[in-house]
Amino acid sequence: SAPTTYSYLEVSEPRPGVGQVTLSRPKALNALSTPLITELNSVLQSLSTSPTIGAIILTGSPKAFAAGADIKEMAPLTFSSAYTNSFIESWSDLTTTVKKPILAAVSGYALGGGCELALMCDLIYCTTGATFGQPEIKLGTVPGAGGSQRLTRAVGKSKAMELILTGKFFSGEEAEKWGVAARAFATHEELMASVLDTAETIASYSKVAVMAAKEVVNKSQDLALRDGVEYERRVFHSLFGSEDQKIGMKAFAEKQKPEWKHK
Ligand code: CO8
Repeated sequence: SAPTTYSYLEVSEPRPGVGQVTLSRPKALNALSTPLITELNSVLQSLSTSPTIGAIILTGSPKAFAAGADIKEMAPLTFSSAYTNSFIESWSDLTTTVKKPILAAVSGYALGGGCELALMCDLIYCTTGATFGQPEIKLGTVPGAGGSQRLTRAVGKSKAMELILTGKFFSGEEAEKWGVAARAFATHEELMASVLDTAETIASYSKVAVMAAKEVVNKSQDLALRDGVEYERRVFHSLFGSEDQKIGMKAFAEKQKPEWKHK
């Protein structure tokens, strides 16, 4: 199909099976406007259904992952218009419609909606100098795209309260220490090299297993432990019905490299 061009995104396939989406609205530090989110949802949908893509990287520039929802767009909104038009609801489509792993690579600012967008991804890698925060309190409002829920699950209630009630920023180094980010790197270049390696590794596995793994881990955020363990066991049992489970275990027994049917 003809390549699609975007106004606020760059899209590439930097490694086999890896789709990279780079937020590119440099004049506004990648502030997340409705047109940007519409493009993001559209490209994530097409990467998610692409037969050749196994993992997705979402990143920004060295200066900003995203400095928040677009404050200038939000300033004039009324309760009635926000409520009746379900403002922001589509921003979390990526958590419900994208079944392949999304890795956030965060350098620079990840504030407000930018921090929430990173938290919606399946894992975060960042630079130690990245700047995270939920500063909505300073604008007279509260996080609106899941920040109060996902940050609290990541760092615990007391620290989340402190961050959300003060609006204080935290560094990439702290994000790693507190478990918000899986890893932090000294430079943007090291960050990108590492996130590409991880995404390529994920994309080299069976898609069936990868998508099931994402699904069961994410269930841990929604379900009580007993229900989650039961859910996991059901999915595990169901994978005995997949070709790739047979291929993977046979290859192990024969000391061969598995050739996945659904890669
Ligand atoms: N919205 C709109 N424009 C922005 C935003 C934003 N969030 N952030 C930066 N910009 C614009 C600035 O207005 C400026 O534009 P201009 O040149 O036309 O004046 C340009 O980007 C560059 O910014 P600065 O000159 O301010 O750059 P500095 O390096 O001096 O400062 C900061 C960088 C500290 C990041 C600063 O820009 C800042 O504080 N930005 C706002 C951060 C913030 O409060 N974010 C939270 C927004 S509220 C929110 O996200 C609610 C979430 C609701 C749900 C979202 C769903 C995903």
